[in-house]
Amino acid sequence: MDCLFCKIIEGEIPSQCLYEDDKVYVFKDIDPQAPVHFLVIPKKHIDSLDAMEDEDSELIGYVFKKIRDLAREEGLEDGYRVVHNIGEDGGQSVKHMHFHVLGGRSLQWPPG
Ligand code: DGP
Repeated sequence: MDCLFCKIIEGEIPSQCLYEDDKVYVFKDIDPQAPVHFLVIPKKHIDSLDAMEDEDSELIGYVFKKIRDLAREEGLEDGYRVVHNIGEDGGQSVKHMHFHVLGGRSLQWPPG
């Protein structure tokens, strides 16, 4: 499968890794939109939440637990935003499930 984020997980494409275990990979976004902007991805290739199977529920719960842990470690105690873009209208450019974690400044709402 020709997937950019699978290649990042495999180390074929370099990234600034913040955390890794057997289930998730966490790395800095190449085009940060906030002082803190990292991506949390499951190592299992799933296109997006729209493509998840029932059996992925536990894995995705684990991903969210890691988002909480990493946000604390990155000093986002004043708050942060988790974004998951899905499909063309959702603005998804990489078809491997990823959760943006953004913080370190006051974020505006609504997004564009
Ligand atoms: P989205 O538009 O939601 O699919 O977000 C994809 C994000 O992935 C976008 O914010 C930029 C980031 N990105 C794309 N290519 C690379 C890369 O090669 N390395 C890193 N670290 N991030 C990337």
